[in-house]
Amino acid sequence: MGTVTDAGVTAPATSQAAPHQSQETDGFSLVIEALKLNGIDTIFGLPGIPITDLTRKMQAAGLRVISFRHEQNAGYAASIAGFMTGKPGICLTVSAPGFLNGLTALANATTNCFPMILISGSSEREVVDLAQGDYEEMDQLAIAKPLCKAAYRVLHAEDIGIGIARAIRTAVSGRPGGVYLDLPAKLFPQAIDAELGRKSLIKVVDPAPKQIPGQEAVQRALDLLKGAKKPLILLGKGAAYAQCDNDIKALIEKTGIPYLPMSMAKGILPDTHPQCASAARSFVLPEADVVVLMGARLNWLLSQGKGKTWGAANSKAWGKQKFIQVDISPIEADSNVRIDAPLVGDMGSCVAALLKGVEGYKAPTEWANAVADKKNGNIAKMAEKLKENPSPMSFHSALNIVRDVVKENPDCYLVNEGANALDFTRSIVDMYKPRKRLDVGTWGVMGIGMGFAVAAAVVGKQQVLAIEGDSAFGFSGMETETICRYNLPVCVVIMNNNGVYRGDEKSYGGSSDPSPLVFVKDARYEKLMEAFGGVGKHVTTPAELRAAIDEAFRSKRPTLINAVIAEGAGTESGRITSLNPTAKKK
Ligand code: ADP
Ligand code: TZD
Ligand code: MG
Repeated sequence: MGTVTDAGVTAPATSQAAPHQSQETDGFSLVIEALKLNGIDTIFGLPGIPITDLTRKMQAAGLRVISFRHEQNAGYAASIAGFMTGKPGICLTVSAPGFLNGLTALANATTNCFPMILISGSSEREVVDLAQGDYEEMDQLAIAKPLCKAAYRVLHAEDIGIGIARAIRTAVSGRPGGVYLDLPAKLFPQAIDAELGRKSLIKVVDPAPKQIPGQEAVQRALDLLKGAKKPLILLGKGAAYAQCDNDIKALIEKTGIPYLPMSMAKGILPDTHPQCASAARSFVLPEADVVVLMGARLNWLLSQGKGKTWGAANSKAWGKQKFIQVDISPIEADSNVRIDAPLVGDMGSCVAALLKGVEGYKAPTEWANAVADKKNGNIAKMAEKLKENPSPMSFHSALNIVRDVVKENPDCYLVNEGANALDFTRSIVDMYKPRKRLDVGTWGVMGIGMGFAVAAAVVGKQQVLAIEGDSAFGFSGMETETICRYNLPVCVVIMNNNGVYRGDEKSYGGSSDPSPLVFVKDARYEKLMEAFGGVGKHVTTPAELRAAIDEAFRSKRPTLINAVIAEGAGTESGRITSLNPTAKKK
């Protein structure tokens, strides 16, 4: 029909009811039409009761349904699609166990401020509520609630439009996060009048409204900044998410302020930018007098804004810095230390306001030069280390190759997880474009690897390079089948050091069991990809690694490269040994 109804909604093309003919639609169709109406084009999920037919009908209706081997990976894929696009990523699961598998990813999305909707089928309310033992019985709504921004349930077909509109608005407005949408089995076949159904659907208008910062708050921030002798801008993944890259770049370049990108903010400006202070992190954090936090929280990743990292006397003490914090959440400021100038609003609006007001301000050149000196010294030291060519490979000699590959292919996505495999990649591999580095995020969670890789390939439509610790890879390794099934341009490189952190640990207590931290020696992970028709490579030198990645990028075929790294090359917990209560501090 394609007409515009009273509600201002264009009638879905699949419902062909004429006004006076009594035609019916059902819950299945309404869910699909509501999602499509809101620009959702991809579903990450895993079929089964009661959503099997929904997945079929979604595919038939033109949605791309990416079917995974475990819901957690589908959930991670949905969450990172949300980060990449600013639209909620959708994960679809069955009830109880499938829901719980997806829930980890939903909680992780909420923690990371990624917009995502977990849609799970559920059992019969009346049976669940009386605990009468239904198939996969669980009060999913109650369980989801504390782990996401909001949880909604739809009982009647005519409420599907509202349910999906609320889920979308909640996921993307304000601080983005996870939303749970509970769809009981009985909802799907519920039939209602097609015209009524069509009118009940909502195309969400302005789902993530701009939040303009107050004039006074802007002025307060500008006054503080303009008095700074040693200013520093700290970019977080909230700044990357907001997709206002050009204004951020303009603000940084106009003011000459050195900046430090958090892991997933790398690439908003190229890491090779002259003002990038990544290689001088331990110099700029304690030295800066005014720090502008842009979409970055003062959580553990920034030592809670306290302690030695910030030049303070002890771990509880504050440094001398003053903080400007730009964030969409009005309650983020003062979470750990005093925020002298909170600037609450969406990143785009806040940066635009600052940009207008900084006219004439330039960071003192002595400061900029001091940062550059420190940085260049460290970069030279790193270059020496990267030139080494030990056998077996070290993290450095292998990642030196990855560094070159990403430099030559700046559009590729870099997925990264592990401990040493994560920390070394983050510091060695420069990023050149925004939202290309996708990693373990706020929780430092293992298991995002293959889910993120699938989403990056499907949604980002570019070559993906996943740099994985051998332990990290194990959490989602079965999705190599998914990668092969959809024939995605994903090249997985396993930094194989035979274990968690390192593979040379002896067993404890005299039994024949290996140490809890080590795996089968010289495991042939590449055969996993071969098992599903992809390409497997076993490499022991940087030259072989380079050739294997080049071939993967050229062919675009699913590829797994098992890169043999010295067993003893890593350190316990990578860079965060100090957080481990029983770790032997080296
Ligand atoms: P990182 O780990 O990179 O330091 P965090 O996840 O700690 O970043 O912080 C991201 C911050 O960005 C959160 O406090 C969140 O509220 C904020 N944020 C998310 N989206 C926006 C946006 N569009 N505008 C402003 N702030 C945002
Ligand atoms: N489980 C989950 C879900 N997340 C975690 N972060 C951990 C366990 C603990 N953990 C880390 O923090 S890193 C890591 C684990 C198990 C794996 C490190 O081993 P790796 O990397 O092989 O992936 P390296 O290169 O050997 O250090
Ligand atoms: Mg390892």
